[in-house]
Amino acid sequence: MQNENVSCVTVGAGTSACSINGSQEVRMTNSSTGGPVFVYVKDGKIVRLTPMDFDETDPESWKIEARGKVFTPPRKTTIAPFTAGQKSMVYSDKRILYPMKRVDFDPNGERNIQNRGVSGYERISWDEAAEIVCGEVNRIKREYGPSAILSTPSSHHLWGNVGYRHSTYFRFMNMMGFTYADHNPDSWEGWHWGGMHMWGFSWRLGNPEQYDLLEDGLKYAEMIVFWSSDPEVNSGIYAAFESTIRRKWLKDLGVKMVFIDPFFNHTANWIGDKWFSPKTGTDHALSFAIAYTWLTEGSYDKEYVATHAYGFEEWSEYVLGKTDGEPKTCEWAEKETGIPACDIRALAREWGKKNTYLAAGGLGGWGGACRATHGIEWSRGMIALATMQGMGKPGSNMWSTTQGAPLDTEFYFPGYAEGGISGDCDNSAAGFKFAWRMFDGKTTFPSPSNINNGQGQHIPRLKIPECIMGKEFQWSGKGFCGGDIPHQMHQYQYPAPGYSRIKMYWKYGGPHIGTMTATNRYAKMYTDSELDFVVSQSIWFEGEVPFADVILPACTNYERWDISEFANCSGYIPDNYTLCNHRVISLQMKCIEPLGESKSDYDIYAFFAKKLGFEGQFTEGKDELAWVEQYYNATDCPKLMTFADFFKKGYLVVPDNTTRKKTVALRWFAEEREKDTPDWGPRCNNSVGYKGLQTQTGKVEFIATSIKRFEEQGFVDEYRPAMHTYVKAWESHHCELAKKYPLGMLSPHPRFSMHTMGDGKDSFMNDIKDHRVEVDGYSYWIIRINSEDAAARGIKEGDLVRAFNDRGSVILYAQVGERTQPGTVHSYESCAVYDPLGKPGCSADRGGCVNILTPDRYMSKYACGMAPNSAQIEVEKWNGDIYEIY
Ligand SMILES: Nc1nc2c(c(=O)[nH]1)N[C@H]1C(S)=C(S)[C@@H](COP(=O)(O)OP(=O)(O)OC[C@H]3O[C@@H](n4cnc5c(=O)[nH]c(N)nc54)[C@H](O)[C@@H]3O)O[C@H]1N2
Ligand SMILES: Nc1nc2c(c(=O)[nH]1)N[C@H]1C(S)=C(S)[C@@H](COP(=O)(O)OP(=O)(O)OC[C@H]3O[C@@H](n4cnc5c(=O)[nH]c(N)nc54)[C@H](O)[C@@H]3O)O[C@H]1N2
Ligand SMILES: [Mo]
Repeated sequence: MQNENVSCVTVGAGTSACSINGSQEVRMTNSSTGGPVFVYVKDGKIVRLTPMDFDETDPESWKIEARGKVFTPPRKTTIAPFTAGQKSMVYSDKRILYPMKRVDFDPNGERNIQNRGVSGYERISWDEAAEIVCGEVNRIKREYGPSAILSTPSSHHLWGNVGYRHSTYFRFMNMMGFTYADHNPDSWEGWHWGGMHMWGFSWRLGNPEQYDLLEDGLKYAEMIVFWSSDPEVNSGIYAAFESTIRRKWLKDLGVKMVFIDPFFNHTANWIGDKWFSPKTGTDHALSFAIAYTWLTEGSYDKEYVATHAYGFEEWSEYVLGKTDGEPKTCEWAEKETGIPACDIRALAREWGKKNTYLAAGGLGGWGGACRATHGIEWSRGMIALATMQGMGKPGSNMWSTTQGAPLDTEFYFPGYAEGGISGDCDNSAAGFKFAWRMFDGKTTFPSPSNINNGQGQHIPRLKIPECIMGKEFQWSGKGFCGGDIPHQMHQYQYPAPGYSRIKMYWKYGGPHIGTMTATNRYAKMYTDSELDFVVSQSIWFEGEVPFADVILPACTNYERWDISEFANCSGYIPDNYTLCNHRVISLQMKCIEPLGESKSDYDIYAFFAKKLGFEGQFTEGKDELAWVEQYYNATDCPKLMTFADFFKKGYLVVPDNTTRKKTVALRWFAEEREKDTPDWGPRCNNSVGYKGLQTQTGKVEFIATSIKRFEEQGFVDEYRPAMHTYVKAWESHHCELAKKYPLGMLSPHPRFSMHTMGDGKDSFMNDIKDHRVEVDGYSYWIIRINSEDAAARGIKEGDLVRAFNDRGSVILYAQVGERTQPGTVHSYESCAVYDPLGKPGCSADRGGCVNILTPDRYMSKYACGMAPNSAQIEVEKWNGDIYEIY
């Protein structure tokens, strides 16, 4: 849509917006996890959302010249499917419109804890809600101390840097005092626990930098190997379809596209030239066989390896079978992976000859394979292959086509992970830069160190059920920590010495049954008699929300003020706005009034802060819009536009910086120069200074010095040896469990929703036949099964089936076909609907939470990550039973 007929007017209380053809419809701006949007509002209702198209006043876009062509991006933004469907989410019939109380919960009498998840709700007023919640907070603090209050938000959040979980949420929680459930590094797992020990990048949790790789790729790429990578679905993260045009350019240039994925994924479907489908849990056998072929045929970069790798010779002996008697040949890998040896050899040979980019995962890093039982060795295998081909040289790098656009990295606008109004330098990246720009010295940062709270105790999110159910335990490792490489090796215990057990849970959102592991645990924990009180602060009635005693209705970002940049999260993915084709900063306007009696999370917290006695400290007398203005002025934006102009226009496009020096990722490493990219990381804490990687030797460590030292201290870990080794996955076709449960289930991220956000709630996504399918009026989640496996079980397309193992049962809709091979089934994770047919946590779920079937075992003994992409299951036609197990 063009803008000619749009004129800007002022509506309501200072709200700036543009009206269309003089009608009552106004065009406002907002943003989402899948792109910034124009929001058309009429009579106080959202009429539609569209991507943003730029006008002649917006700055020119960048140009790249390569192979005799000029490439420049379209002058508009793209949006993800879940953004296109957001209107249906705002007006969903599952919106929580009023504070609610469980009917049989009485804080001064019978609590009926055993009925959580079963009993219904009654409407209460905000004052009644405050009386109950503040009464419990104060009682629990008095009896046990603040550490008895557990809270955690989720990985994702409706967009906006002020109202975000790193911002408003931590500001409040740090002031109240609580025990935080640390997130495992869910997106990174194998890279965090394995990759980081091989090449550092701790400030990226083990993922590589991606600067200026688009230009390098357009100039030099001959082949791209997408390994556990489906960028048409995952968009790196938050970047909608911004990189689609780049893959089109590359395809048109004749670049060969190879896919390694047990699932015939959507990007492969569009541009794939060749698809390899390994059995689940065996990718690292394939990477070892490729390395074996290169070693025996001499088709790797020997000089590079000699100067850039540590432990390579000893590792080569292992690959060749000289130390363990098992040469990692293509024939050996065929037995492990099911891929014919001749195909593996052909891939290795072509890769050895051509300029090849390894798209390991969808971001340049990540990939479902890193969230599997072989995730640690898969990630290390990817780094090994990239190293053997001289990564950093022109035409050779680890790059997923998603990041690396030539945007202005000198212009400062923080991502959501930089803390917003929390100033929390422990739980966000506020300490990097933003806190110092945001706060003027008159304010005390509300960071944990200067507030009396329970931050000294934190527990792992993956063990919330065990903590709530009162178990004492110890664990090793911390996710989302990247101070240095050994940072992740810390040892912990629950309860932490001197701290309290959990008595109350203040949940923010409710997705865990659809997203964590062996998730019947998350349903069962709510009926534990030790858990005195549960409050859920949520937008929708979904997932685990119906287990709460009190529900507080939050509103969406279309009902409050905020500010943000397209895709920019920052923190552990510095400068990730290079996923996009333009840097777009949006004012997120309050487009409509909060529905019902819902409030923004900020207003909910301000209300409770008042009742708990710290309103002044929490709000500093500001509302959200005042914080947005302060935020704006702490960035580089005022150099381009005053806040008043920004307020009128609603968005800002950062101009192309034509004087910026191009600094290709890892080129400095390949050329043994000092690091010159704008990457954040500690550049020099090894023996070779700015010229080396962060590892102790400054090189890619095929034998990790950090793990070796840990081993010497007594922490010997079968599934994370110091040397990158072929360790058989603990849940795969090899293991005992596979005799009983022969199908390996993949559960990658859903194509049409952003995790649980967008699923269920009678949303637009529910109408997409590849997301859910309706049978007899009920919308079922889908499992994809090979036709041979289906025939052997008497299953036909459209049958309702029971997927099960010892962890539970899930009722699903069967899609039969050839997108997986026999032995592998596929079902997306992150279902938002939990609908147990009998007792919660003990019976089959009809909503589709396949994470019920995933293992809760940690990736390895000392690495407390999740491996949900590995789950051995069985599938049979559903006979209508509820399958209750206790
Ligand atoms: N099987 C399997 N499981 C996986 C993975 C996998 O590959 N396979 N991947 C893992 C990964 S990488 C991730 S990131 C996790 C994601 O797992 P989660 O973080 O558990 O899932 P989300 O859907 O992001 O949860 C967001 C929640 O926050 C709520 N919320 C959003 N915005 C707001 C707001 O403004 N206010 C309030 N009050 N609430 C809000 C939403 O309603 C929702 O309940 O899943 C992991 N689980
Ligand atoms: N539409 C949409 N986009 C998203 C998200 C979403 O929920 N929905 N989530 C965002 C988040 S939080 C993250 S972390 C990123 C994640 O981005 P990625 O980690 O790259 O995405 P995944 O979907 O987990 O996996 C990508 C591909 O890996 C394949 N795969 C899974 N296991 C294996 C394996 O063992 N071996 C091989 N070779 N392939 C495997 C899957 O079939 C899938 O096609 O995506 C982001 N983008
Ligand atoms: Mo993630």
